[in-house]
Amino acid sequence: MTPAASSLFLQTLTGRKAAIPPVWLMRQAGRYLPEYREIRATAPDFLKFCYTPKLAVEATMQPIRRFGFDAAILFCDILVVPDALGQRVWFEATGGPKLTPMREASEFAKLKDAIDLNHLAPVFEAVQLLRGKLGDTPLIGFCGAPWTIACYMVGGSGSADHAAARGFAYRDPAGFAGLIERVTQASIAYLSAQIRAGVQAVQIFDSWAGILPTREFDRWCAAPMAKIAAALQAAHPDIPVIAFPRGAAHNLAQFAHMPGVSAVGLDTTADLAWSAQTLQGAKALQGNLDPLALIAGGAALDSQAEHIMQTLGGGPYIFNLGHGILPETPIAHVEQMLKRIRKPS
Ligand code: 1CP
Repeated sequence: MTPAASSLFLQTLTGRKAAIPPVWLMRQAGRYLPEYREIRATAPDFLKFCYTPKLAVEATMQPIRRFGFDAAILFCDILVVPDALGQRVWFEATGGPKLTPMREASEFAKLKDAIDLNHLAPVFEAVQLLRGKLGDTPLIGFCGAPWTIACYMVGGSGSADHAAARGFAYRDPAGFAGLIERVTQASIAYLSAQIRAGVQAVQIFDSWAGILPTREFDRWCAAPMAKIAAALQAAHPDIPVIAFPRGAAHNLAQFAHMPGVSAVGLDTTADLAWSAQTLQGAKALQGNLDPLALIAGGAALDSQAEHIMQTLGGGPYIFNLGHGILPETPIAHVEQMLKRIRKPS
């Protein structure tokens, strides 16, 4: 059997319901793992870490070795796209990203017209190496959605509300549309190159989809996501796309029939019963354990996991968190969660 045919994760993405759901965790490679903190300490420059295939491969493999998750996610960061478009990107010791902010459309002239894939060659090399190591475990590639990337490109850092990008989009919609289009084309080229190197599914993280009014959501989140999914479907019809528009709430309904999207990632606040009824069937669902319930552990963790499995268990779904795993998460709670999910029913 080919790895694709034998993988529960990839089968679920084609719409098959599994008796025991496949499971992986967003940010599964990272700071909650002592073995990650150890290799991270050897490479203080985070972007350099991402661009060193040996380290990226090791960080990707660590959670697979320790927990046997049903899929691996490439170790990298969404902000390599602005970096490869020529914007200055760096990470401070606190872990937070910084970029030279672009507050006016005139500044976009400083960017490259197209993404520099040569600059990202170490990422594709890591993908190739990983495919040789992972055996039957599929590898997920990813990028940030154009809206989320634009939030960082305009604002220049993390933010609770990304007011700079939202303000820009109202003040100069034509200029902002130019940025979104440039990032959309960059994302298509970047994901296609990851697929050519060997990733077997991709996830598009729209971490800041939840801060926009519906009309703005349609324009800056849903439309670019649809464009990327359609382009990938045309070029790589066998590669499933997982859309993760965090915080989209009722706007998730737009994803029910979006061509090229195989699965929708549900965040912690998503209404599970509504999602099962509205989205599942047409799409596989993924999510949505609260990362804080994983930290709490005990009966709270069991009860939340059970509730998700019961509510989404009628159709194809992939167990995951509703957002990235937090650095303070006890390893024993991840083990408890896996035991609960994989217990024979
Ligand atoms: O010191 C460190 O180790 C840096 C911490 C860290 C890590 C481990 C950052 C900085 N990025 C990553 C890896 C990463 N980022 C992965 C690896 C694969 C995995 O295990 O899942 C992925 C998928 C991401 C994606 C990412 N980066 C997102 C989307 C998902 C999400 O959490 O919403 C976002 C928004 C980023 C930007 C970013 N990079 C790093 C941080 C701390 C942030 C968030 C900044 C902020 O808005 O406050």
